[in-house]
Amino acid sequence: MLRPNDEHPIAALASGSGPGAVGVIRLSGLDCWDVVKHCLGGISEPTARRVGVKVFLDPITLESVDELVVVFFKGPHSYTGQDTVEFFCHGGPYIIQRILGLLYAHGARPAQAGEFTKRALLNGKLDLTAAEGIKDLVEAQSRQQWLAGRQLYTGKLKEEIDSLRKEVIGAMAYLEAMIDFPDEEDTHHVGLSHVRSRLGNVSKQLTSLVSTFQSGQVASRGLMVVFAGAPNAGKSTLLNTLLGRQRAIVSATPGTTRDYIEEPCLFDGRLVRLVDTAGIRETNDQIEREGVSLSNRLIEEADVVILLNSADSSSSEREAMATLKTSLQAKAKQLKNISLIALLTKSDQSQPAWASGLMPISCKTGDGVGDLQAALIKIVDEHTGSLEERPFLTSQRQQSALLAAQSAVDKFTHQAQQKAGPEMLAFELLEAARALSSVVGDISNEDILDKVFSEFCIGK
Ligand SMILES: Nc1nc2c(ncn2[C@@H]2O[C@H](COP(=O)(O)OP(=O)(O)OP(=O)(O)O)[C@@H](O)[C@H]2O)c(=O)[nH]1
Ligand SMILES: [Mg+2]
Repeated sequence: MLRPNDEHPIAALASGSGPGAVGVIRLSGLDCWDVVKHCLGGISEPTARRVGVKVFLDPITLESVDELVVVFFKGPHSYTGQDTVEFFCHGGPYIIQRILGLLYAHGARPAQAGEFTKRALLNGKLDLTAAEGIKDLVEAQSRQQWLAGRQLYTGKLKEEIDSLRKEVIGAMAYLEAMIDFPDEEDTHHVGLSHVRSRLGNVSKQLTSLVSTFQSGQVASRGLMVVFAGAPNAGKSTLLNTLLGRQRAIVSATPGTTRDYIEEPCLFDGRLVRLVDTAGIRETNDQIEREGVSLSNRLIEEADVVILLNSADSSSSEREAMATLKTSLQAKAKQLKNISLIALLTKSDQSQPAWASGLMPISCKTGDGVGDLQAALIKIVDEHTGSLEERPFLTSQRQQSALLAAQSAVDKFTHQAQQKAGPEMLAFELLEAARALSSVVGDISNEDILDKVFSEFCIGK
């Protein structure tokens, strides 16, 4: 399964960039000690997993670059499964660049994003869900992200997928027997109904797992909160107020924001992604029209839509917001759980009668800002509160594979009701088993691997 250059030694900084007390440099690949030994005075491969303090030299000028800690891991007992050396040097950017430059000059090449973890996967050290978990753990800013990463990394989701796959494969074995011994009809009848009921359970478990997707995404990427409102409703001002800094341009001219602006922030430890959009209105301006259609797309992807009605809004603007609210309520029933928060912005100007039932907020005085934050925190907790106890989905990739598995199981049930032959039934189950396998690691699919690992940082 390894491609030819997958064993070539690669090196990168594994710790964060920028000055730090300690920098961690990782080198991994076939015979990687040969790359480093020139820089450590020619010493031979040390005992694995034993910490040594060494001087790192430029082998040509013999200049000492740093005194550092070195640990050697003999493959397969390493993160990647290949021979690996880790250096703990002083964390100054110059030292790190010098050390990496010398490693590259002596046979290593720079690692690509996620390449160490990709090697770990290809060497069977982890499955694809655990690799995704490592990404979440590395990026975790909130407890919810950490929970998402941990349940993937510790194999909670994998266990669930494996047990579903086992059920499907058990049913396939039974159908194979039906194909091989077609004469035992009585036994077949009883057996098939047993298989159908077991697959009914598989279908229920798949439905339950698929239903965790939105909440899992809220945990792993944060709550996506999109602002929607007429031009000048105060969307960009609200973004700046919630972020506590001037991020978006604010002006009294309607139509100021044309593109969308997405910014992550933490509210009491919960990760929220705030998205400011172009004000929604009919317009002949081509660029603004693009912005409005982008706003509508973002609203569809949101977990929460904040509908802004400003105290100085016109009745037609309020009508447009009311129509949007009704259509989102209908969508929320059918598609996903979109929460809606309707605000009266610029409440310092006036609190008109039509605004009863809206949450008043003024970015000028700060009134109501805390209430809005509390409402968003509550929504995050409603999504993620139950995730501690159960496995859940965190990526679109997992979701698509499970939907494919579910569709195959549903087809099996339908075909079985239609009294289809065992070959046909076995085909649907094979599709379901394949889709389930792809969640934990279809390592023959280069596109999927590239997609997963392109989202990693270099050094992981
Ligand atoms: N009095 C008062 N004025 C506000 C408040 N919030 C925003 N404004 C003013 O309303 C005007 C429009 O604000 P923006 O935040 O740019 O509005 P927007 O919804 O982003 O507008 P577009 O980008 O054009 O869609 C500016 O002059 C703001 O200073 C508020 O709470 N109180
Ligand atoms: Mg704006």
